[in-house]
Amino acid sequence: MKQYLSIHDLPNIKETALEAIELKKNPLQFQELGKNKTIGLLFFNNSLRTRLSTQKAALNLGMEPIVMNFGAEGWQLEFEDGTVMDQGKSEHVKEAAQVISQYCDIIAIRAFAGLEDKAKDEAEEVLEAFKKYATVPVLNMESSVGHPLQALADAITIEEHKPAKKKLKVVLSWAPHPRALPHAVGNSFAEMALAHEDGFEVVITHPKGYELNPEKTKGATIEYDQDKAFKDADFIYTKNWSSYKEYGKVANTDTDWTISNRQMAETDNAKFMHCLPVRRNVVVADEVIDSENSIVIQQANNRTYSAQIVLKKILENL
Ligand code: AN0
Ligand code: CP
Repeated sequence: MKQYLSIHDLPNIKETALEAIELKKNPLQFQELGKNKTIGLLFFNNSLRTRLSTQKAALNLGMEPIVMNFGAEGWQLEFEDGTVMDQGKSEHVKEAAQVISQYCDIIAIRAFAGLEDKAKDEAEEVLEAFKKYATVPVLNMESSVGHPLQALADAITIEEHKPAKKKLKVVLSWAPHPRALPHAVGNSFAEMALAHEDGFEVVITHPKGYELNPEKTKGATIEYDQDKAFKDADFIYTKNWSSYKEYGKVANTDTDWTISNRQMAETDNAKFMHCLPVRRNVVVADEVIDSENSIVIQQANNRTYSAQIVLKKILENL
């Protein structure tokens, strides 16, 4: 693999998830592959899981991770071409990306949507600039529109916890949140579930006006009645996102949408999933996240194996 910018960079989602499950049994078996190789993790936003699990994955493969928090420690980068740089930005991404490429064999980037300018977010300014100017493979650790390492971890988790059934029903449910959050996790989960080789029944439920980018949800059933959407589901994947239509707005904080035993009772004993971090009793009630059906901790553990299988595929191609 040359890069991992979206879930569609994977040759096959199910096969990759199965390979990751194999790797998990003996995570140190490919230590030679990453020996004397460096991965640079560049963070323009906060993180717990991505930061630690991607480092852990690199260490498992024998690589040396180096981490930089651009928000707090780096020079402010300019991304536009031809600008007169007489304002706050100290360095152009053109130099930065080429320089970092000399120190690192792979560059991983986290750069969230700003949620103010839809066109700018959809152009993936940061990720695309690094892709353009870096001379080494680039890995997406959550960009404006996608979080493919999370989506692969989700596919691994579903593979491990699925009931024996012909066709799984997977529900992506919006839930309230006081702050405006990006669409990346919802987008990538929908893309993964819709492209999965097993052919899931994919239902997305949210209040009217919270439709995700229709290009990401083509093939899914949109159901505005949350209780109805949950009927006979095998997996409930919860996430808040701000409005896509009224870009970045928080128009609804209706706690009826908070996941509780009320909606879970409609399911076929569904597992509860969330990428974390999650606000308890806003997004999900304690009774659900603390229940036996909650697999959020196992899901977070799979972030390591998601990153490790992707890094392994990139290292094999260096
Ligand atoms: C981020 C988001 O919603 O995209 C990261 C999730 C992995 N969440 C928050 O900012 C709370
Ligand atoms: N799920 C996830 O990406 O978590 P972090 O934001 O803590 O990395």
